[in-house]
Amino acid sequence: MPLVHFFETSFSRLYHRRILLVAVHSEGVDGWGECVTGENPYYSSEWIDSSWPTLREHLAPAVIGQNISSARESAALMARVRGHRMAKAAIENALWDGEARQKQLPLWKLLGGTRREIQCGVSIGIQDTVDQLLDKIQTELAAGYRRIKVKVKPGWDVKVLEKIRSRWPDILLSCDANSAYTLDEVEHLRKFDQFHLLMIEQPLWNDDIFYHARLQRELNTAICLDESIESARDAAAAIGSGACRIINIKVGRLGGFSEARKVHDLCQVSNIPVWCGGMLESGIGRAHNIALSTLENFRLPGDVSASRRYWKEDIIEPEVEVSPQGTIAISDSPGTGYRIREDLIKKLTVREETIR
Ligand code: OSB
Ligand code: MG
Repeated sequence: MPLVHFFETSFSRLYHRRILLVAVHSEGVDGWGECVTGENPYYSSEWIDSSWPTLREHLAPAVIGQNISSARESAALMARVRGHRMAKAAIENALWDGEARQKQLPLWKLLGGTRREIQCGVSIGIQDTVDQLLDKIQTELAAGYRRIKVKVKPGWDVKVLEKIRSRWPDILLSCDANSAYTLDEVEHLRKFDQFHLLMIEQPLWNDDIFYHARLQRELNTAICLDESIESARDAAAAIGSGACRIINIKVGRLGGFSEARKVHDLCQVSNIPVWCGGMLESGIGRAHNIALSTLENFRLPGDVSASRRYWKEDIIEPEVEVSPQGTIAISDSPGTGYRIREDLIKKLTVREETIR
């Protein structure tokens, strides 16, 4: 699916997405999930072409033919496979989706959510010029979004933040480095403090918690961890060591709704706010992010924004829409509340495999 506008992070510029969907069939009910792995192993070591064979050879065989009474139980069936969390999440979340449909319950209720609307922010990639970035921010603020997050990297950071802040002194603003800095740059990172950011997301190494704890002691700005948190144990280590004050929950990165809920609950009792991250999902993953964001401790606006920011035509109906107040209304319909456009998915499909 071509992106409406390219998306650039500190590691790559992306013009289109290859989307891997998983459908599970169980006693006449279908459930859908999205595997959020990227086109390259840059954000994480998993990528779309490692997910496909892992799903076929290991994860699908672990769940097919098994009797479980709820989707929750599926994580244990796949636990023997190390890592590959996004691939696992595609199956587990498809099972949750199916369970919600089978029980005729809204997915958000099945997950334990309470919110009837969620708050939305946007993640804006690196642009060719600062003026282009300012234009984009202007557009998103006018659309009602409640928090602007910009991608940063060395050479596209302090000067850019300065321009944004001088034009909008009071907006909720954060930045995401996707691991573009090292601890040697602490003096440079300290300059970010002057911009009163809501947070700085993942400044250091993806697989590090220890040095983030050291950095957090040096900064006034709250660190939010994304890449570094792959499990509830990671979250416990990060909170216990003071490596962050906020955590970004991505259900794919954590291996599915069960682990995402564990991180949510742990953060809640530890007084660490969470928000829902995004992986440039199609409507299927997006609908799941919306359901997850209804849990109580999702206290900050997430990277869950309208379909039209990414796609000319999304594969769900209705498309995800954001109100002029920057919120998404939560539906009471069973399942996700969004119908899957299987006809359109068939047209877009370039490769398909059935595993029995
Ligand atoms: O770090 O949050 C990130 C997209 C791809 C990979 C990593 C990240 C992102 C985003 C986009 O920031 C969030 C979205 O709009 O889906
Ligand atoms: Mg991030």
